[in-house]
Amino acid sequence: TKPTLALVGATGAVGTVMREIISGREDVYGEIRLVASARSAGKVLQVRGEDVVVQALAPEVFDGVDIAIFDVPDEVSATWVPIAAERGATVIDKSGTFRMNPQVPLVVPEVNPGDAANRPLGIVSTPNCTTLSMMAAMGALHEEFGLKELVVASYQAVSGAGVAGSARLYDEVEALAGDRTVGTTAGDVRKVLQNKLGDGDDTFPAPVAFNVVPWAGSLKEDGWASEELKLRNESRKILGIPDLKVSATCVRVPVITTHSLAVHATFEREITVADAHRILEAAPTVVLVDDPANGIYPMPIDVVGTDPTYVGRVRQALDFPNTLDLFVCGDNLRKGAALNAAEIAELIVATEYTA
Ligand code: 2RA
Repeated sequence: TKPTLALVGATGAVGTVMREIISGREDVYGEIRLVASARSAGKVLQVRGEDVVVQALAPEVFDGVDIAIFDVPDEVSATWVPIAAERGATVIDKSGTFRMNPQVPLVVPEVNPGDAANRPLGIVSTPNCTTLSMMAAMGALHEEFGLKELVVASYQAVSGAGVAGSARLYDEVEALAGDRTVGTTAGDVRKVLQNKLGDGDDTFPAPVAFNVVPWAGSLKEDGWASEELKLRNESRKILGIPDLKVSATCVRVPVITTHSLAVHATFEREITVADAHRILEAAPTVVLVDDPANGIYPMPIDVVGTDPTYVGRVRQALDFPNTLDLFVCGDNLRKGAALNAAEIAELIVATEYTA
């Protein structure tokens, strides 16, 4: 019989994309249960063309579930993932709660698929969307040339902060539209938004429209943002390079969906642009878009809604040996979240369940 799947966090930004992805696949699962907070219980949502009533998160919803995919806040995962695992479900968790736990594999199917089988707690973690946006590409380059150092600047979309993040940017753009003087004086954007939208909103630490905000996540030691540390720790774990040197600056930009990263990557061995092109072209889930003479490079407006990791602007660093500079884009709700979780689930089903 086909495995039973539970989607926990079915109503969120990622949950919505997850239902879409699962609906477009071959029938991998038997029953699919949709689970969310008590507030959303009773809602009717579509999956695989059928109406499914959302159930409230409770221990019993996991009875008989083979695979549970969680996309909920860290503290909700901390409480409920162990309950689901205890009831026998293999859990694929998108939160940050278990990612660095040595007993929990952190999996990107293109890079370290074998790790998914070794899960003593019954939990597999899926990385943060910022890390995921570059992993398929960096994993492929690392395999042949040995990665040593990564310096990364991110350009993160507002939907990384969920439905509320997208809503905030749409509201801000609407409030600012039509005034062709706004954005010309320090503080004028803040003033217009305060007047029109009030000042109760704390989705982002500053306006994102007409702006870039050099901050994503929460404050950690020595001024680092949580997103920057995740990028460092998770890249090391996924690539299996515990001493990989990583330095990141994470920035929020006025893009609805698709994270971009400027990556400065140093390798053990000499690597040319032609080498990188060959490897990236051969990588099944990477698309090379690198023809700047014709204005062809990866951009969120072209990438959003698609599955691959897009790479372009590949250059040999002029002053750094064995180093490439490149630009990467990936849909943060698809490969960055829902798609990677769905792929981990499918990997487990393919290797451990027989129809
Ligand atoms: C963000 N990476 O973009 C986060 C979401 N987990 O806000």
